[in-house]
Amino acid sequence: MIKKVLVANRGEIAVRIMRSCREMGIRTVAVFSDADRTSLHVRYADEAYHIGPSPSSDSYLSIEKIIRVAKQSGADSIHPGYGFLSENPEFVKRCGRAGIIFIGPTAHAMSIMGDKITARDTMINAGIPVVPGTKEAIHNEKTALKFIQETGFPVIIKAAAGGGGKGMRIVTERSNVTAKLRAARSEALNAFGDDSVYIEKYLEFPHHIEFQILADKYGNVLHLYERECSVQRRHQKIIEETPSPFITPELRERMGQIAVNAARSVRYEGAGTIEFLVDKDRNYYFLEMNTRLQVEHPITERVVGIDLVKEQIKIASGEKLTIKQKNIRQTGHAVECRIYAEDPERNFLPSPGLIKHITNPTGLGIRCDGYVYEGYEIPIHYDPMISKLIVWAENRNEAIKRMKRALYEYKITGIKTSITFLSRVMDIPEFIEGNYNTHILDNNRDLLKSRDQRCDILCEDIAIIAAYIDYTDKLNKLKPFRQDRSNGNSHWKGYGRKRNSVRI
Ligand code: MV4
Repeated sequence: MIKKVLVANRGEIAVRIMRSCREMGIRTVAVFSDADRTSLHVRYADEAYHIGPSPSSDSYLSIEKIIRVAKQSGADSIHPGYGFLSENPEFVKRCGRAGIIFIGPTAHAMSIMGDKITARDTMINAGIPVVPGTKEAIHNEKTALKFIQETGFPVIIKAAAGGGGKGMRIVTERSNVTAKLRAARSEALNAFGDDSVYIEKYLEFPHHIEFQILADKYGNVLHLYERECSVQRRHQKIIEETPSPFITPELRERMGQIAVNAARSVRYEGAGTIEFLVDKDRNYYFLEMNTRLQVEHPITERVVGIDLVKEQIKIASGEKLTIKQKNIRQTGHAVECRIYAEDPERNFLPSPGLIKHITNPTGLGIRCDGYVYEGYEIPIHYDPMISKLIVWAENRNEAIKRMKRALYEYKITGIKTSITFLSRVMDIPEFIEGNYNTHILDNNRDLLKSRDQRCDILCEDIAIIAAYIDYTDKLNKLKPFRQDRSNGNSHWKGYGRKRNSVRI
């Protein structure tokens, strides 16, 4: 039985995990860096321990420090959240050796999925469709050209250690093969310390669709349906929804079963995600598996009514899954918008700084998972995502309208955020129609520009000026009349033209 969880993370996800712990009567331990002394996860936890300087390499990525705090605090388990150490098999092993339960999959499953070439190979052997590609790492240009000759252009070069776009290069013609191969290799080496790359056929108009999985230690594997994650910017998802408007009921069942088989083939334990690319003809291909809780997990929670963090903890404690696949149903529609401290007007440059004012949206169907508060200073050292706005409604149309309402209510001053940009995405006709793929943001660049933002700013400014006039006016009314020593009249009288003096 798990009684005390150390959360090896920060920000919204650390708070999110602790919320489920609190409901389960489990004690929580926070760890924090210099920059996070005043962070909300530190305040929320039952105990908090300083683990070093602000850079994550010296704090949230330090296996030694985190295990030391776990032992010192008497935590019996560690939840890694997402990012940081969440997909590091070495960390899983070290927890095991220290007698601490890692809330997540085994190091074995994590290692297989961490190497994209091994993952693809494992899936092929399990009968899961993967994107046509090379079975092994490309060692020379010859093997690359041989594959290209069979498939034709375009192709995409990917890093074996990759994921998330680093070390990826699209190649459309013969003359570019050498240079792109070299570029992908050097970028991969730089980012992952491993220059292995492989090649896939490039799918031109894909949907990015992922299936949520839950698996216990006894071979029971469930899928909790899909999330449509095609609204991305530079490999960063910004909006996710479920159910996917692109997926038919038959395809949903088929892909769900495939996702279960994929998890089974690595004897997966815990919560995980199977990512697929789905082309315009609805052919689907395994892309990769994420062996962690994902940022966008709340839309699934809302639509299927299951708390994924609680399930993770129960699975890690050795409990059997009690939920049956036939009882899992999608009810209504959920959409998530990720709110970033970034300036859409300055090419999404991070905008750290002091939160002067924040009003979170509330009301029917709204969930807001964040961690910033008034007076909080967003550190420069970490991811600029400050909150996730999740809405639910009976159907997709209502959910989009509710999201627009919630974005309207969302007010943050002191820093720049992506809130107005997200509102504009909600107005893209393809989005409203539910007819979009991963190119939606590129295809609507003009619509997303600040064309009408000038008006937004003006309207907002006028409202602020009006409020300020009203405010100073009221304050003046409260002030006792100040005697002007020179003539006994209000100082207003001293100005050039004749005016009525104001006496209160
Ligand atoms: C692809 C692809 C098309 N064909 N693979 C993989 C990681 C994810 N972040 C993007 N990935 C893609 N893999 C094949 N075989 C398209 C994407 C992709 C993408 C690629 C380049 C530029 C923007 C993109 C946005 C979404 C998906």
